Amino acid sequence: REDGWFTELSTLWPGTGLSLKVDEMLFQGRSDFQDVAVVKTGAFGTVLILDGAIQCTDRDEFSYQEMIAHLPASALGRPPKRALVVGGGDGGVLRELSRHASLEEIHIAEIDGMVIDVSKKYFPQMAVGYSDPRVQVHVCDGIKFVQDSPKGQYDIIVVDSSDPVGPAEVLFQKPFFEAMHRALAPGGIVCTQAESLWYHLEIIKSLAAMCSEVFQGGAVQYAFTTIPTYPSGQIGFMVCTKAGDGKPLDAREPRQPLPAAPEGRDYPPLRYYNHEVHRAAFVLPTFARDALAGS
Ligand code: AAT
Repeated sequence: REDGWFTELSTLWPGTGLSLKVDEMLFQGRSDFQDVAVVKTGAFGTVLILDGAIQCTDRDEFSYQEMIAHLPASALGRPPKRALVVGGGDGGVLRELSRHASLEEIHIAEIDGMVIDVSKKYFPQMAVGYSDPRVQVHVCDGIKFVQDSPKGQYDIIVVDSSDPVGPAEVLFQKPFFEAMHRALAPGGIVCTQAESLWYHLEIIKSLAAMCSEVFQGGAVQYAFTTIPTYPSGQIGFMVCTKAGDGKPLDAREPRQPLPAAPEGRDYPPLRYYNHEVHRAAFVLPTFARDALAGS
């Protein structure tokens, strides 16, 4: 905007939009998939914007990245060995997953190489995740990567995707969830970016219903975090557990010890996730609990 402010506008949150005062435009480009921008703000530090939607900011990224990674990794009934991240090009989810010492392989399928390059340059504290030797980077469409993965491959899949308009639309649809179900080991867990209770209750309801069809015999649960720079200040996750031996795993219960920083790495401490927050994240306000009941 001419007055030096950025306003986040989208058909997904009509008639409203978070505004940030921009001190400096650091990067602006067009990739094969989307508009990519990086701006410096006084209020939230450096901000990554894709197609006009805020993806992450220096100041509050940890509340989302820690939760989307540690909810599935900690709820798993065994120490996780193989993980996949779909999207997540900034590297923040890689940083969080790499705190889990039991992980032997961490794959990432991000569609847009420009997001990876820009993050390595402007968001070093997130892109630090790429320096872990267990990480293997695949620049490709996430749905294609998951469909081509061998069956039963992953203990956890984290879908750190942008909103369901543009390249991420397929990541909210049934064929993608069927492919993830197939690629998961028994007892494995998928955790996806699942939007705001305040703005997207209908999307969340139909997502939950679709996931319950795909994850039959497993469990589908919605959890959320608070984050000032995502629409409405709240964003959730659909946590889907694949049936294993015995009864479905209740993702509300953390089962793995709190992850630490990997040896020899300059990682920030955990700033949002702890086991009490894990349990509390699944406790929904009445309007949301009632809307999601039975789906
Ligand atoms: N870590 C928080 C930031 C994100 S980024 C979402 C990423 O998903 C982007 O880098 C985008 O390029 C990538 N992406 C989009 N579609 C696909 C696809 N089909 N396959 C693989 N990667 C994809 C999440 C922001 C949430 C915003 C909430 N309003």
